[in-house]
Amino acid sequence: MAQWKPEIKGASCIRKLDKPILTKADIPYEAEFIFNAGVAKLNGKYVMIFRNDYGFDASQYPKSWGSNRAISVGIAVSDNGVDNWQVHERPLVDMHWGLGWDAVGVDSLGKTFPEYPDIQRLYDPRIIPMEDAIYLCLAMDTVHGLRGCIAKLNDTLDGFEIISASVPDNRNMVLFPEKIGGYYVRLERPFPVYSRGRDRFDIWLSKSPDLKFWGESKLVLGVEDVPFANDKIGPAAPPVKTKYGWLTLFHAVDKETEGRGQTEWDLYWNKRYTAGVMLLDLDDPSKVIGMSKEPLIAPDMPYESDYGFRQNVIFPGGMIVEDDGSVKIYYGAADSVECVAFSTVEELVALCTEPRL
Ligand code: BMA
Repeated sequence: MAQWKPEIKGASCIRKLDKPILTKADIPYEAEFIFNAGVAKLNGKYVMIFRNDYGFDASQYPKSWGSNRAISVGIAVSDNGVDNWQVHERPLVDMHWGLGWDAVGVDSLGKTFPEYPDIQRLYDPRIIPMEDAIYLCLAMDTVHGLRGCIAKLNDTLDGFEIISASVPDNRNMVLFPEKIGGYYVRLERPFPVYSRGRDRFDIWLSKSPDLKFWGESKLVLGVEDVPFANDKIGPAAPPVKTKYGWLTLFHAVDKETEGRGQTEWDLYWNKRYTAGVMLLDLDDPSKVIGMSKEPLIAPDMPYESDYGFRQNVIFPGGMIVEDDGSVKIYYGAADSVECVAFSTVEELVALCTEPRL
């Protein structure tokens, strides 16, 4: 159980539900931790693609990452984006690995990855509808490093094909939902380990003519620009276009030397994940035109800060703006459950006061 209580608060314009919207109890197949989902509105319905970590080895203590042997990526649909999620009977992908983090040649549903023979896990999906297609960005762990991949969802919503994957180490990719200046654009989070020591990671942007070849990479926001992060930052939900700029969430991590979350799952966890908000220039989204100096969403509900696999984790993967300007923000909590919070475009934009540092 957590001894530590967060001393930072989220913004008052964030209205949380008093319970998660999707947990393992909703899943018709083996499931343990349901979190870090992407959500998009497609044909009037809300489609959620979520991560399911399961297959933990009960003989290992503390359990932690590495003691689970399976991840699936599942899909659920709801009429209102809040409740009554209908979870499809089969996940989109289901990957099992053995001891020692072996490569997974084929998933349990028969899908093979011939281009990626050293693949181990796919997780943390984001959904980007664009030009009559539905794209996914996923983190891809391989034997040779962590990659970010872009995939196209099947029309039948029961699988996807990988289009491209970055070189390691890079993940938390999100595509902008339209071409900008003639190029596809993505935010991403490489892991440079030599320049400033471990875990000083920033948000970058790259462009592509075809979603395969990526270049013109540029730093967007450094971890040192975020007052509530002392460790790393990364893209969260795919950016949403507003008349003020690209409304963009990111996650921000601060760390203590003493353990903070210490659960039976992970004795050494000492990080806190909050969500931040910024506005990027509509024509040149590598330019931050406004940012909130305070966290937007901080972990304060019991299922965000007191329980779960890793306590004090808020990890947004989806943001939907409704026609009336109201906003739904979807986030994984404590690496264990999926939640939603509500706000409005006007309220979120009003927080983005700090000019580019
Ligand atoms: C990050 C990713 C996320 C996870 C977070 C907190 O590095 O692995 O999937 O939610 O850590 O554990």
